[in-house]
Amino acid sequence: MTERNGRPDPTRYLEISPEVASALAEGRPVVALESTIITHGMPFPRNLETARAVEDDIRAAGAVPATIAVLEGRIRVGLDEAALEALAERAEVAKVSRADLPAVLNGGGAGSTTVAATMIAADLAGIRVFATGGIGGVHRGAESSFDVSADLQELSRTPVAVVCAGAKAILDLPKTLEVLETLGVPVVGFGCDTLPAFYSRDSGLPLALRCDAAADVAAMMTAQWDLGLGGGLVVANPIPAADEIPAATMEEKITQALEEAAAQGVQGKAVTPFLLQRLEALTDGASLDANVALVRNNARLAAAVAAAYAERPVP
Ligand code: PSU
Ligand code: MN
Repeated sequence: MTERNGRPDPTRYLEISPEVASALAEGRPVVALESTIITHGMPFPRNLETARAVEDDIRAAGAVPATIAVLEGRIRVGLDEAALEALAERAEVAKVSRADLPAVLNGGGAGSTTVAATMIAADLAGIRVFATGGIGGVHRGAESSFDVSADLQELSRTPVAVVCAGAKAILDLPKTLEVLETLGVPVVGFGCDTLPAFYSRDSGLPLALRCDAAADVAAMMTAQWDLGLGGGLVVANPIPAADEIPAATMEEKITQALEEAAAQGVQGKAVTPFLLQRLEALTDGASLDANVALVRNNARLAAAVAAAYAERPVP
């Protein structure tokens, strides 16, 4: 282990872009973005267009975007246009979660980071706000498969606020909320009292915590970390009403996609990407349009939260 002052030293694995580094050094707002959504969540070229649009949304809201991925054996925080393109076009990029990070860094290859791995990288870089579409969670049938995303554990240990549209209904949402509660992860509804269900605004599952302004979210982050509680937060932001797909419409397609996954024996890391692709086909692309809209909506809120957090009162 390379240590500095008796602490692990990640610097040789980490490459922060000059733009992100100067924003962080000056205390300006920065928003982290994941890359699995680019490589495994959306098809080319929509993935690249969306990745660019999300970065533009964050800039327009006065923050600096930091898309995170593993390239040539380093965790890159802040990708230039060429790196973004290479990632979006490449068919074979490893999906990298916490357990995969050391291997992919040593292997020298490319990897896209999940919510868990993006949180780790953001934390190493000192970025406290992260925008994505949906977090991973407890899969349906987890009582027999034990398939629970590593994202949930990560939320309990790594201090980053994750702005998302809840979790997808491909998951078991009640069990996902129960696990987050067990792990002590605050799940804050942004302008809502129930967990958003990704494509639809309301899962019907009540949330105990609510914020109606970005400054309130920033104040909650500050209190959580000032208290030494550590860990992350889920900021659950419903999809805009105009872009919503009714839950009943999605449920039928989800049931079909899940049956196909079971019939084809899809397991482990492949499950989430498989279901996303099948849903896109089964809804004639409507699920993809909704996905793009909600990610951009989350990026705008994350930029506002990052701005408010950058201006938090210093004791
Ligand atoms: N949910 C989505 N789109 C995604 C993902 C989740 O709506 O692209 C990705 C995220 O990167 C998330 C990962 O961290 O899938 C979870 O995968 P798993 O269930 O294998 O942990
Ligand atoms: Mn899994």
